[in-house]
Amino acid sequence: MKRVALVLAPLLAGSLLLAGCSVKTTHKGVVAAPVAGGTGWKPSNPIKVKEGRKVVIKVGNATKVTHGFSIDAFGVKQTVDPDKTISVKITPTAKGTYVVYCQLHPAHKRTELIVN
Ligand SMILES: [Cu+2]
Repeated sequence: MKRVALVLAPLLAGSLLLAGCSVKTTHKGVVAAPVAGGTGWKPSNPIKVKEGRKVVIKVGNATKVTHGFSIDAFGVKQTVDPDKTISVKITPTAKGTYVVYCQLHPAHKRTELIVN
């Protein structure tokens, strides 16, 4: 029994170290879709992420035209074609509330990215 513990101890220590080193990534998703009064993001509630943590936002498009996906503070300005999904990667380094909008259609309903 004692021998087993001696063998397992270094293994456990190693896996704890690995867990401590891994960078956590937050996964979020939004889709450009018809909403009341036109086109906007679904879900419409703000995208909430943690400061300093990697974020991957999957941006879909359930409409018939290309839409934009912009977050000025993080240099994000992309487009997503109908029925496609793009991945937007950011690591927000400042707390705050940032506007998420379609740069192709300024009238489209905006959403927000909240970093805390
Ligand atoms: Cu649009």
